[in-house]
Amino acid sequence: MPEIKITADFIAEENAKGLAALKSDYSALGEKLARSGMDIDAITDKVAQFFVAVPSWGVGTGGTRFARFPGQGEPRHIFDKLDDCGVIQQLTRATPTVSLHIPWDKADPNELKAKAEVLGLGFDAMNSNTFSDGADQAHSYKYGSLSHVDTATRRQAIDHNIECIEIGRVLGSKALTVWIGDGSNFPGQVNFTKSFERYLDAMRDIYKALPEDWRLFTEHKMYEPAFYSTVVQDWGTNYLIAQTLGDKAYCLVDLGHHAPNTNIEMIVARLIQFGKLGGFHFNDSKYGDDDLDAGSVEPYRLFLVFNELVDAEHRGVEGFHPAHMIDQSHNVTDPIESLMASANEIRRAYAQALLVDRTALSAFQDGNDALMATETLKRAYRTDVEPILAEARRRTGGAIDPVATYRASGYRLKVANERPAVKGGSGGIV
Ligand SMILES: [Mn+2]
Repeated sequence: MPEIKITADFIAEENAKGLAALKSDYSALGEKLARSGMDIDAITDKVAQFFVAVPSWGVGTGGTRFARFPGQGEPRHIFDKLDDCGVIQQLTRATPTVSLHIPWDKADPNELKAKAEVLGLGFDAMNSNTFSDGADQAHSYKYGSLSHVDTATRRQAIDHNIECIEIGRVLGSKALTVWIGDGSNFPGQVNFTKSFERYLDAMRDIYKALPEDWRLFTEHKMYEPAFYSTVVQDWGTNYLIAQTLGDKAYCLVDLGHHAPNTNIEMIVARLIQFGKLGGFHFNDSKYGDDDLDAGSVEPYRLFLVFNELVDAEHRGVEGFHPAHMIDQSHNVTDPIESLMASANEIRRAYAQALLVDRTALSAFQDGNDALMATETLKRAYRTDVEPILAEARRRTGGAIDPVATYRASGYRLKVANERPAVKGGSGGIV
């Protein structure tokens, strides 16, 4: 398999075109921040050290339950997917790890590891799949998996999760994320209590198989594929799971898995306070689990989530190291471009949150000065931090403008010549 890479020389040539403007913008922003007693280079260093994992499934064109319209040069298998993830990391320097989904990405783990090393990539949390049936599967998940009424079906789902842990061990992963599609479409279809008991029993078996230095993330979702009830429907149930299973169990917050208008940043604060925030699946939404690009619809909400994270960092909360992952579906864009833009938006929210004057905010809160408290947040949010983001990329070998550099490289056309076009489109979210 030939290595198609965007060379460091090419990135440097492209960067040369925007360097003078960046230097000027960075210097102007540096002066502005200095007036508030902030050191721009210290912020840039922090931003350069902030990373988010790319989902392997995100580099393929997504779809809806109605249709999927394939893109050009789509990855054929996990090795192509890793190539695409390598490009995202090369240009953004924000995504050094990939989160795999089993069985979609099943391959010889040693080959996967070798390929990732060539590309300068590592592996983030492993994801199991008990929400669809594989071709050679003995028991169907049509009526559930870890909460299924049938013992053998539950056992099969448990074993699959344990297999994901085993594969992840070889790859150097340190976490397993479990999301199930279990639930019901009709009132009365399942017994809420019994199904949750069965789920907890199954999760105890998975938890027992975790290596000492691993974490278990459970992900809640209020609806879909089940439309009346889901077994792990909200953060309250998720918290009960993490509390029941033990110290290695944490809650994963997928930003799209809540009812519209839910105060997600407050959920994040609560989980931090009680030591159970495991991490995130970043995306955006307008109506439900729309899987839109992070920061594309409600960038202020993303900032408010990061405000809670930076606040915890600032307070030095013990053992605070949430996992950052993207979980999106790209239906109308080149997935590589969407993932690069999303990584940038996530870093933007982090950078803006770093600019919040926390001493002033705390004083306004204590003085019941609601207007100035909220203005303190807005002031940080309104700051255009793009020069910081671009400089963080440039200093670490990435592109000043990742999307423009990617387009200029012709990468998509090059891989399209190697990867045959996928004809037609079937339904499905992946
Ligand atoms: Mn998710």
